[in-house]
Amino acid sequence: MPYHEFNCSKCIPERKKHAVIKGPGETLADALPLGYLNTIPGTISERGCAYCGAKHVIGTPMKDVIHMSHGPVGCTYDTWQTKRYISDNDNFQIKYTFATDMKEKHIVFGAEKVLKKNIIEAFNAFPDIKRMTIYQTCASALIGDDMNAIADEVMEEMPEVDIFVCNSPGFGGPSQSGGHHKINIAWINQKVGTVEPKITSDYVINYVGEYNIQGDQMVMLDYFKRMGIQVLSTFTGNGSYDDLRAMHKADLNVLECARSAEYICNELRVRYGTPRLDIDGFGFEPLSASLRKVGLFFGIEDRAKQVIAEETAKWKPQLDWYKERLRGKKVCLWPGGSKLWHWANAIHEEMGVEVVSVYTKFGHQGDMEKGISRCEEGALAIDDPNELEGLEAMEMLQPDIIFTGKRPGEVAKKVRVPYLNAHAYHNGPWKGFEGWVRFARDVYNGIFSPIHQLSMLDISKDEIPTDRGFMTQR
Ligand code: CFM
Repeated sequence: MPYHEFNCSKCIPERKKHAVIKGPGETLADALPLGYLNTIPGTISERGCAYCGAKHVIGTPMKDVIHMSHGPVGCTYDTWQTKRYISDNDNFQIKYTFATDMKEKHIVFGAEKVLKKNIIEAFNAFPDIKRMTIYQTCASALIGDDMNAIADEVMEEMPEVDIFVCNSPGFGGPSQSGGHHKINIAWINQKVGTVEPKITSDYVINYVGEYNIQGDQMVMLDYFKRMGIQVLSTFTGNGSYDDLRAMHKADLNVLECARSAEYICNELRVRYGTPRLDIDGFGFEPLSASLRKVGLFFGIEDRAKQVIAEETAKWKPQLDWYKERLRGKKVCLWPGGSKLWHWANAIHEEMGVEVVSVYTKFGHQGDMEKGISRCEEGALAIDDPNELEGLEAMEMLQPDIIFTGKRPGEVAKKVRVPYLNAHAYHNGPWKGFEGWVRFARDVYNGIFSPIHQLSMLDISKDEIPTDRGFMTQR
């Protein structure tokens, strides 16, 4: 049986089918954990909610927009300090955060009036910004405020503004993934097709499922531009609201994070006949293959080859320097969603590290399928892990470094495992050829930095341990 049972989760028998170890000669059919199910009562999940998936992952990277949460002020928590989807308009979208600040009286008497007042106040406070997205939260969904009606009212009174309504309350799915789906569909239903763009090239794409973490989008845009491609819109990192209204006019949707944004690509294919091409901006080989595929689609493969040759010549020697030093280091890839399969074999092959575990907090079974198929034998794959399982896995696998989020990352530090931020990166961007070198440098610094060696000291014993401390050394 390939399922892996954690000692700490023996009291939650349903957890057993959520982890597997990839055994020798096993097919994916033997070794696929359950996924995208409701969190099991009793396990402390680290997932986000469907509001978070809609607003904080996909909505807010749109740059020229007032992003207003219709709910309690705490719902706006994720902003400058946790999100790093920068933009070239001085980061307006993460510098300012807006909420209607619902209180008990609004729950009792309704909050439509306060929503309208807030919308107008926000537009007046930022007269240069004429676009707004309003997000439903659990509170406003439960009391049934008609946000669409309020948005229509304001747009009638202020014809120069445009408002997008996202009805994705926190309970709208088992995790943030439910919110990804809702906002994808809401955007195509409400906004795509309402602006006609200026076409400046014979090769026009939408760049989809790209969130410009620490500048990823800007690095990739440079390659597309050098190939003579017009990037009509980016869904949504550093993306402009009105550009995204014109998504219907692209020749091709180039899709990066399929987990969060395949829905809109699939709809664009059904409604407008635009083909979808899945690509990968991480890793020299996957990225080169991706640029070649895009080139091939338009019959400009030679231009792709030129970009690849230039970039590889410039950056490959540096990557190889790190590979030599990182060979055999053990890595846990523990992001939220799709990065486990974007990275698994790419870091193994191009940085020489061993991926001993992958996990996903909200990925679907298809993400696990891709992730596990790209892992080596013996890798431990976990769906929707809880904190104790993470600790047990680290004790069992003794990784040299883990990629994860801030919360599990702090837990890892306590057991003296260095961590890198899989979500917001350390010294990104990590996409593109230069980004991949930065990625390798972060891994190298994470493992070899003297400060981490110091953290291995067990001051309670006043001695220097000969190997990594872990829990037994405390
Ligand atoms: Fe896609 Fe993302 Fe991810 Fe995701 Fe995320 Fe993210 Fe992530 Mo954090 S859209 S699935 S919901 S690649 S915010 S930019 S890093 S968990 S693996």
